[in-house]
Amino acid sequence: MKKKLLALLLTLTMALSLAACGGGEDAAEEPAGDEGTTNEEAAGGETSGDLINIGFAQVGHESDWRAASTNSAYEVFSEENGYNLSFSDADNDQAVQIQAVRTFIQQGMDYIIIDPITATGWDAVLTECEDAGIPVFIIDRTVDDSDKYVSWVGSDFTTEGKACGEWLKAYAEAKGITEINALVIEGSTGASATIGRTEGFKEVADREGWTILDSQNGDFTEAGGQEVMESYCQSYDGQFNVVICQNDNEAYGAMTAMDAAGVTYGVDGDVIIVSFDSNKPAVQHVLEGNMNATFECNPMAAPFVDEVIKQLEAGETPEKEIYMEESWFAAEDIVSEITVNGEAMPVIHVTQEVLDARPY
Ligand code: GYE
Repeated sequence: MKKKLLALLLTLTMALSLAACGGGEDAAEEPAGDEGTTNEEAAGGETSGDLINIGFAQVGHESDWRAASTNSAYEVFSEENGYNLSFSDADNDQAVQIQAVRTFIQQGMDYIIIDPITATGWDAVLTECEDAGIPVFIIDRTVDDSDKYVSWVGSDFTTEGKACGEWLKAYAEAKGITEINALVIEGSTGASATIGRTEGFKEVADREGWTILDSQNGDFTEAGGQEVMESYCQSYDGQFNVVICQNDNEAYGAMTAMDAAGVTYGVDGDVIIVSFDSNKPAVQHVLEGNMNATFECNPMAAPFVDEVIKQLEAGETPEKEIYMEESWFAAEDIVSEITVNGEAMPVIHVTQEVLDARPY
């Protein structure tokens, strides 16, 4: 409970500070170097020795969620807060991301943050970090082949997938829809977010006897979502009544493709469309009834890492796994609660007030 409260407070704090600064750092690589001269000047003559040098190996810039994650890191790991941040954008290429971590090791970072593009392939470079005595934090996606890190902060993607399935079951029942023929637009292959959301939804689909007509990689991008949906509209013309997009941006692309194919969707349409992330533009689509629901994934891991660093510096032992709080949002006030993992969870009916309160 204490952790949940902390999560909520941190989310609110970040929401306020992001709203105040308007977000918007460019996601381009900005290596600070071990001397950090540029940042020293920017910090008004402080030496980098006074600051905590932290390297962040980010996935890329594929989605709105990713932009919110990057902005959050810039906001939290600012010089004002005592940090000298080196940021690397791997553009969804794991080899580039591993190389960025090696560069951080050479630069003698105090800490390294990794948001792992794929779940495997990490043990060697994490061992190098350990040998160099640099504590590593994993955020968002998980590393499944190594435990050589201090803490992981992120979301339970399988629970997100199950929540989507349980909501769909309750919604279909309420609407008298007896048959589900679903198309899934997956996120990037090998990412734990993709694996968890796919498995969680499939568990409910299998239990309920639904048909998943197809499940293809849209790479978490709008263009990817559009491309996959264009091909689905051709191959499964008239056969599907549900589209599950594993992130918001894919849903935007999927709606463009359905518009072009003359397929109607959303509250008044023939096809139920849902997404994961719940960025503000997606919640706006839900408010307008273009999308039926969106399942939140919280991109604000940076404040938790800051907290973990403070614990480490105070000689405390942080928790190995820190889960963030999330909510589920729907267009119609039909399903108000679902049970996931034996826990009753509210489904938030989106109103203008709910949209206005969204932090990112
Ligand atoms: O859902 C998607 C992003 O890893 C949870 O990556 C993250 C996912 C997020 O590109 O929008």
